[in-house]
Amino acid sequence: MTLEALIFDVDGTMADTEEAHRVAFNLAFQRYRLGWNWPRVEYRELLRVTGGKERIASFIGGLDVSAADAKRLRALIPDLHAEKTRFYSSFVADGSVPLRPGIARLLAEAREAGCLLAIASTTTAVNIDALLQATLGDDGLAMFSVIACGDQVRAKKPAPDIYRLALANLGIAPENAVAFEDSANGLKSALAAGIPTVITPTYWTEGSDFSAATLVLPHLGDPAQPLPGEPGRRLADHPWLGVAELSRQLAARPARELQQRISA
Ligand code: XBP
Ligand code: MG
Repeated sequence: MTLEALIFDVDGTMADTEEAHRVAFNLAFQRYRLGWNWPRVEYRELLRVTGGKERIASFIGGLDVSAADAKRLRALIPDLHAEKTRFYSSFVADGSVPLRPGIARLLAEAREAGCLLAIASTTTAVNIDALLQATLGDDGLAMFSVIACGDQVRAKKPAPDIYRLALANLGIAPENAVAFEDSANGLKSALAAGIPTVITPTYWTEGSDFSAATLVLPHLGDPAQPLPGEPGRRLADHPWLGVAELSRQLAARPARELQQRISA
């Protein structure tokens, strides 16, 4: 195994974005006078469905309304989601959603080590552009060789399609890549594409079964935000995950073991 590419999920992994998404959904619902509101606890459940449009459709499916009203509400989804995206991308563009600990550091280390960088996300390109610009500046987008996202694939996570698209555009084999994810849907998607995965959960995704991940950490850590209890528990070198240690951890759990876990 030669580590050739690091593929990052966005929401929950690169940045803890779901509160901003939740507020944006609720503002769009108000704008359309729908009388809907997604509180945190309900939104955490709704996040089992990936994709904002699919999430709204799933919510409508659970409403006690006539078939005609459900059809009318479903017809609103594209415009409603576009409004939500306008709210969300404006929150992110003003820098209110920072990168999680260790993301900027690992991106720089990986580039230094000659690895390719990619994104595989369910959210829209507009949202990704806004986040990368606000957090990584003008060359934020350019540092990624591939950005696979949103409606570029029909089947969203946990389907493997978005990771397969990223691998195809990178031109590398899954066993020479590593995925960074925060959720069970994301882990299933990356593993189904044959990619070993590091998981850094958030409030929105913690408590899921991450046993098939190569490594589970609270976050990636930084000198300024060292991981508690590290090195020594899961990491050998530093209280943060660096490229050298990542390569060693990946080499220690070859893809065949991963395949066994997937087929189990
Ligand atoms: C997480 C998602 C997205 C966001 C909302 O994506 O499932 O749907 O919750 O963004 P990721 P949209 O794969 O990056 O974790 O409304 O743009 O879908
Ligand atoms: Mg995610």
